[in-house]
Amino acid sequence: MVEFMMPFTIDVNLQNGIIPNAPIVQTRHLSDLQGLFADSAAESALLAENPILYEVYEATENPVVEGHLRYSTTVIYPGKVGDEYFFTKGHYHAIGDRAELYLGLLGEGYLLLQTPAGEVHALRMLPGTAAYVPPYWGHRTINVGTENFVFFACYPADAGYDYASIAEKGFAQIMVERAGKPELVANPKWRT
Ligand code: M6P
Ligand code: ZN
Repeated sequence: MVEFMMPFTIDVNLQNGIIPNAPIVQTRHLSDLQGLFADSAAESALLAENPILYEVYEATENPVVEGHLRYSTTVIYPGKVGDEYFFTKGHYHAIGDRAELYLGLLGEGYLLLQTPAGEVHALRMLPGTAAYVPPYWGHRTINVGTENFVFFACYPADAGYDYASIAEKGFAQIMVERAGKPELVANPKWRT
């Protein structure tokens, strides 16, 4: 017998990306991403301040099982560690063949995608950009603007998070400011 879950709506504040009454709100400080930025000296210096880099508002507590979806908004604050823009930790899905969809809401950012072998693609995201994360790609988002970068994300509830390989090797390329503009360069810390 199929058990029918009650349909429902949620509200996303389109002025700031906040989901009022989101059951899960994650606040990530620089200390939560320690070791991920290329410029270790700049990272250590900024750790004294330990700024909030981003917040995630998870809309629902949908069951973590195949068939369901989960969704969230992410607010990445503007800023840099050295010349590298603030970003999310980044992850592969624990179940690798699970895809994900992002929709840009506010500000200006990039979605960085990487295969385990280190092939990287950077997709520019503006309000209204729907960016697809195909199965098996690691993904990280980056705020390259001067305002908050906000996007909505939707993913299979059972996708799960593999943070370990990003924490170990990082991304092969990073987004840095060069002459006032974002530029993708090789990550000196990348290990194959
Ligand atoms: C998006 C989704 C979430 C993810 C969040 C922050 O909202 O992809 O699943 O948790 O970004 O990214 P991370 O988990 O890599 O810190
Ligand atoms: Zn994901």
